[in-house]
Amino acid sequence: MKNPIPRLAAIHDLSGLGKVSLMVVIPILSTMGVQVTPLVTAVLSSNTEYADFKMLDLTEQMTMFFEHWKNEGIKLDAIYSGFLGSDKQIDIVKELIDFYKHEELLVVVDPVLGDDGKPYAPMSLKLIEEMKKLICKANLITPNTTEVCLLLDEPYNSQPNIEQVKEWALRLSEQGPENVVITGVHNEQNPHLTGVIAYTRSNSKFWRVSCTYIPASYPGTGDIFTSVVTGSLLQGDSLPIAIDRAVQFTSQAIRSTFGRDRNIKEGVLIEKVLDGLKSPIFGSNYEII
Ligand code: PXL
Repeated sequence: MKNPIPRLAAIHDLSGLGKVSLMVVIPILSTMGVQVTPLVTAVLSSNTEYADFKMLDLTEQMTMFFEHWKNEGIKLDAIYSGFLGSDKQIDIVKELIDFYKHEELLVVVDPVLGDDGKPYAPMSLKLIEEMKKLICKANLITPNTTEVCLLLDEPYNSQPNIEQVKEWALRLSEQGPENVVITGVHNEQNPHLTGVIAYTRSNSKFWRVSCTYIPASYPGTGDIFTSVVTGSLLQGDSLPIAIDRAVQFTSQAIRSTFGRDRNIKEGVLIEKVLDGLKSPIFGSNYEII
């Protein structure tokens, strides 16, 4: 029998302080009418931006939990992975995808590897190599420009031109994902804008959604963005509408936080804007490029 509400397995960590991963994935997707079934990769006292964070790794337990799901015979409509701590965890995600694979399964991989041209501290070369394999199994990936360069073995370029970004999206899509969404792309014509560029292979179209650049880099905004894209696709929206909603929501969340005297590490105040996800998009401004 079909799930009465789409069911999504969310493979992310649970971090106490600083809103990232499951602390944004669950509220966003629940608000958008998706039931989240978490497969927790690790429990942390805070996100890794805080010095001296404490962490309990759950790699061993993940296999046991997945075995339990198999025995319960649950059906999944989507699988969504984010920040993964080791190549072993990537193997478990690949197994989960293979086990639950069906025609309509939506597989979203946010290949969290780095930012600002550098891999995050815990990312080993082996993990980057394994991530290259995991993205082949996804329908949708959402790398930032640093992650694109790591996945394609390209030198990092903080200001790639639009033709370069389109070529990257095409090359990534050739490896498997039907939809590639590249985030944090600067705008050549207007330095006050930033945005995302997306490619859908089925109709060979490129899309761009722009928003005002705000000079603050909050942890968790990538998780917020990909969660909204995923929820929107599960509601039946097209990719350009899904990325438009996600850019608007993430931008609203950043704006509601930016004006306050708050520690950046804490992430954004999504509770202030969450209700906005209950209504359909107001004005849409995606472009075909
Ligand atoms: O994807 C963001 C993220 C997820 N999980 C942990 C993090 C961060 C970003 O800082 O530290 C543990």
